[in-house]
Amino acid sequence: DMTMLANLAPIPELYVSYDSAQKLKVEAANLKSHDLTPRQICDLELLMNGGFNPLKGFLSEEDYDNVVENMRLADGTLWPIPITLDVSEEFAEGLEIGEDIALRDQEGVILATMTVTDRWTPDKSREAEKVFGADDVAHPAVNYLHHTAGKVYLGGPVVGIQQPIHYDFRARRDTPNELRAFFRKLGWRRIVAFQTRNPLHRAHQELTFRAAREAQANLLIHPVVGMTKPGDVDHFTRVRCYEAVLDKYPAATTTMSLLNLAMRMAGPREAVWHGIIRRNHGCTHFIVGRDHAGPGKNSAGEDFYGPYDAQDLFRQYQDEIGIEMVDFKQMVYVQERAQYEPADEIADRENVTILNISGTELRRRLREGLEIPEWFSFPEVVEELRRRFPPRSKQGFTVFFTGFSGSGKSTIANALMIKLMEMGDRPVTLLDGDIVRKNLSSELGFSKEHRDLNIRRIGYVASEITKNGGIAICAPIAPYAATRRAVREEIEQYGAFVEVHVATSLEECERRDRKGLYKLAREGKIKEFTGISDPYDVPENPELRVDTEGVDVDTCAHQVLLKLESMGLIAGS
Ligand code: PPS
Repeated sequence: DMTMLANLAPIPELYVSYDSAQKLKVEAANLKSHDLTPRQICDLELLMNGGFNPLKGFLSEEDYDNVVENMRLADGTLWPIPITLDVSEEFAEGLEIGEDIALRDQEGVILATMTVTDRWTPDKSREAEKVFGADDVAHPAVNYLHHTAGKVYLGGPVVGIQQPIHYDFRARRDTPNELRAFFRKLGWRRIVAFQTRNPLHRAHQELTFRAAREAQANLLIHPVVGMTKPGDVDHFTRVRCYEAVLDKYPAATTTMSLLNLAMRMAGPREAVWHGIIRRNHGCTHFIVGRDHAGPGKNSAGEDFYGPYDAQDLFRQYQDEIGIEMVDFKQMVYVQERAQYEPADEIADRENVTILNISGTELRRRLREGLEIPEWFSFPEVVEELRRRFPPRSKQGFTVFFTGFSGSGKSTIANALMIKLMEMGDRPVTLLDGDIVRKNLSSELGFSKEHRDLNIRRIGYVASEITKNGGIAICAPIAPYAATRRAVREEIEQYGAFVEVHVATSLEECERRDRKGLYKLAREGKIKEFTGISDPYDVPENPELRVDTEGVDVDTCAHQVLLKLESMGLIAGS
């Protein structure tokens, strides 16, 4: 259909003029303010710049009910996703209907004002069922709805004062009207948009090439850099990957722009939403592939939506959306023909080899430092991903010794540090109990509260070291299992946590009494002494348990090294 041409006239924004904004900003300082969440900042940006046109603010209760039930605003306009301002009960209670509030970013900058016309307590389970298909917290947006979003929704029109501030990739961000102006300037009248939240590999490039050819259109690569599915590759890494891939496209027909959208992973409804957003950005065509905006598996281990449900729903509404769908089946690599083909169009299927690498398999190969073939991705992309996800033997990690006073933790930790420094491949920091109590926790004693504070400080420092690729060796008593678990969770976001229980018995520690403290504890001269007058939770599942009785320090440290090697944390010699 060659009649589909973009109308590139500017679309309405919610911003007031620069002069009015300066004035409004001063006045807004006297209003009650709501500190926007990261997701609300994304939503507000697209409300204000026309990305969510025709919305004029956060949904009223009537609009919300209609969107949830019928995918439409109260006036009948197609709108699939509730854009709501969720707040706490306390904040909502203090407001009058008709009152203006200031909407601030997380640093306190006033971005907009909103007149509160509506306030209600939504039925979140109904929202989950209708919008996301199931009230199941395995769905990231349902989980957000129940566990992150406030209890009360506010609705009302928004007056935009300024755009949210971005410090990264500024030259790559465009409002809908900036993109429209760019297309006008270049004389582009047919534009196909490609939405993505993943790094681009060869299959995506082939898909976008084909889409542009089929639609006889220019190509806009329009990746989401707002919020995507938890666990996705961070947008910094992805944008560097996109920039590398952009060189492989003809510059005269392809451009890239970053979209600060907070995705909901709502599959079919989300695809319709994405279409509306791209129409607002001046595009005429939109690519919908397999499992568009899919949230993964539900709590029964099944897919929330069928792989082509999004295409079906989009097809049903595409005239109303005002953008044409370019649908694709999954692209797979046909080895004999050395090219990508849609999975449903493979000729001579019985006699060819079909290759594919899943996201899970890709992550495994990165983790283990295994080959990623050229047919799958571009060397520049693989290099970026390898830099971001080095194999375990190049990642940071933490070795966390725990045990009684005098069990030998410090001595073994020291020996381990020296051995790791001899190897020299990563920087090492020793956070020994006494060192920490001198430098980080000098004001703390040995109550449960103080011990927990002490361990959490150690955990925080170790997590920073781990995040930045170093080795942290900790050697406190750390008597409480719950606190050790919390530290483990904090560190495991960034690298391995290796718990080593130095299992020297209390009798042996007391017999050695290297600092003379056990004697004083027995005499009651030291209170709350671990093992004597204070508890110690024996670790149930440490990565390693070492017994120091009858074993020398060097051997103990060597056992730890062997453990690290077997976990892939240090390269075998
Ligand atoms: S904790 O519980 O993890 O915060 O303890 P930690 O920071 O490792 O500090 C333990 C060292 O402090 C000395 N000390 C005591 N230990 C236990 N209980 C009491 N009441 C106490 N008072 C002083 C003791 O020498 C510990 O040193 P290590 O190196 O473990 O022998």
